[in-house]
Amino acid sequence: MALTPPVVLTIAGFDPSSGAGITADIKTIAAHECYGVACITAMTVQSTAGVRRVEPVAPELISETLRELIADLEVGAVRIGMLGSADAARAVVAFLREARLPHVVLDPVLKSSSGADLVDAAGIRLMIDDLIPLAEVVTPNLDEASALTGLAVTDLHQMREAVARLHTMAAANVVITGGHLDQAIDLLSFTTARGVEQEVFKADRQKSNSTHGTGCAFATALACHLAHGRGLPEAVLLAKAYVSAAISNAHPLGRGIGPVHHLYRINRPQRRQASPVEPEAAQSRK
Ligand code: PXL
Repeated sequence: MALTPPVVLTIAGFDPSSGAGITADIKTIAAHECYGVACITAMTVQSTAGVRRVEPVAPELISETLRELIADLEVGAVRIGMLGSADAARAVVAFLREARLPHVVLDPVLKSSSGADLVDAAGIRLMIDDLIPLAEVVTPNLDEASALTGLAVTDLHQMREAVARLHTMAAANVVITGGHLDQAIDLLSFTTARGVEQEVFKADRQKSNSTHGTGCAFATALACHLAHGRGLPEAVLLAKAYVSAAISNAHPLGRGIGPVHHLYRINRPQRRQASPVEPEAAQSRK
């Protein structure tokens, strides 16, 4: 029988168009052969055309959901995405302090690509003061890195300054995703026994209208690779490759910014394996 898959927990908002948020994350987690469980922090009314409304979920519901899940399942990694409110952020901080789960990936979601606020100012403060120190890795994009550090972050040099600042803010490991730059550059800065090391990942920028949910897909794929036991540099490389392929295999959906294709691997022809119960059939293909 196949091995039991690692359980990956996503704590994020609900995007009914499934490009971002919880339902997108469950697809990403399935694509990485993990088992996805979820805690919704906020409802949104949105489509590919943009976010119309954000409604926070009651913090007690968040706390109870998280406690129920970890009382039952061994969680191998966590992705934290949209929090929606300071109350939700507080509930997640209290939970993480109590549960001490492995491989916590903090995707510090602040705004949607259409510019809507996905967390309030007090929630951002809690993210900085309490969530960053609890995370194994923080994955801001350029705008989020700028908002968290107060620095301009528009090129590789400024990305290096921002990661240095984030380390002083108690971030153990940071990936700044620079997909909006002319050349898509991600900067990983990680703490080793030898001190802080950095790795730059470069790729050609893809021209695509199907980029809704790239941040969620990256952070969640990263959590899955960590849950599978991969080291951080390899996990970043693989998560970046997954997002690139999910963009290039996307279908044009909706009137606005379309979703990436989280499950693009499903359409790939499966490699057929010789079956132990059908030896003749396996023979006859030779
Ligand atoms: O991409 C950030 C994001 C995360 N989570 C939810 C969202 C969005 C952007 O719209 O709706 C639920």
